[in-house]
Amino acid sequence: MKIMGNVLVIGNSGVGKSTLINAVLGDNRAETGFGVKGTTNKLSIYESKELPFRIIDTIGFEPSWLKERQAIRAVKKWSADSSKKGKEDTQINVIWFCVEGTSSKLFPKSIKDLSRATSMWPTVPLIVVITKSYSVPDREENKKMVYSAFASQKRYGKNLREVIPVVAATYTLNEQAFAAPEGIQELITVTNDLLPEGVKAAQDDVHAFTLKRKQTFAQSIVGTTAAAGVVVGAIPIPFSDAALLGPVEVGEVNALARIYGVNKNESAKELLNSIIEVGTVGAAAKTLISALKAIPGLNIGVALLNSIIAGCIVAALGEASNYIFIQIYNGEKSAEDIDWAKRIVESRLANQTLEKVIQILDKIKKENLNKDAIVKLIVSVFFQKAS
Ligand SMILES: Nc1nc2c(ncn2[C@@H]2O[C@H](COP(=O)(O)OP(=O)(O)OP(=O)(O)O)[C@@H](O)[C@H]2O)c(=O)[nH]1
Ligand SMILES: [Mg+2]
Repeated sequence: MKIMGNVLVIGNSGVGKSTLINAVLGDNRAETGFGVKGTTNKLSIYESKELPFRIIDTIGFEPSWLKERQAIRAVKKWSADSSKKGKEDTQINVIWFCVEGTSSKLFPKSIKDLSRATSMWPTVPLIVVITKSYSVPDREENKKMVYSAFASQKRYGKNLREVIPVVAATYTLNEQAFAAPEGIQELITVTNDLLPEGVKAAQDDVHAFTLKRKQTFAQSIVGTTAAAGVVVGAIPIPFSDAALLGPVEVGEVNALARIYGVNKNESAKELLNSIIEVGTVGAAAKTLISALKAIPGLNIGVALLNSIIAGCIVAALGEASNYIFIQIYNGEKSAEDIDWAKRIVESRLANQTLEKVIQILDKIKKENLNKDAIVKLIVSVFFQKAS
């Protein structure tokens, strides 16, 4: 399927976005019904037979605070919607950030607004359009100003591909002096050339966005199940065979697998069973428990210790599973890589977990933490590097 690109036009109010869009679309301009529910009164989407991209016009960021918020929210809503399946053709592929050539400053605030509105598209190529660029001698100076304003920008420094001064409609100074339209064709050509890169960037950005959301969700599942583990661990019977934790862990691994869609076929089932097996009755878990209990001078009540160990095993298994599922989700591994997955779980539960548990115990001994705080601590320790 050939994707028709989308160009998002943003910038402060009155800089000339709509005028620019009219010039680019020419006579064949048509507002499309294409869009995302709830944004159509804030965003207008245009296309023309001659252009391989749609243009999304936004209301300006300024002057009123309310309008600004609405503009940013509309773009964000549109963007979040683009990450859904079947909405690939609504992804933003190129951004035109409009600044006015007649004003001498590019306020850092405008760049900040730009970055807030387009936070979902951190790698999409960006063109800064200097609108109302009537004064030819000022153009070079204006370009320099834009480049230097973006040079200090961590995020957009990389994305800025071109700075193009334009005059979108004839500007008349007096009977003899006027500025004729200029730069429009260049803008179209440059945008065209950036589209393939923009399509790829948008896909990557959507992937990253989706993954981040999945990770947040995964972390909360691990938190909930670690809490259940802490409760189970406090049951005053020996649980060193970790059998009691089984149901909690099975639930955890399955819930995480569902988040990443690693639960669909036979090989996925086998993978999940292997992860659970290694994580529960596996030698690693037992080794961890006896290693901990053998530490002299731990000076912590057995019930609390059991509780913490249980929470940590659940968190460690959750972190390891999360890592495994992300690799599969990213296509770097497959559900058939069972031995690899087992090794991950084993190593995570053995060496790395012991250190982390000791770190957690230290902290718990120093501060008198309640159950919720303990669970929070456990999850944060286990997820500190998994980002
Ligand atoms: N002559 C001339 N006037 C321009 C040009 N660009 C913008 N203008 C004028 O500047 C004013 C604002 O332009 P718009 O295109 O409405 O600005 P906008 O960015 O869409 O503003 P909002 O929709 O409020 O965010 C209008 O009066 C335009 O006619 C240009 O290239 N030439
Ligand atoms: Mg407008």
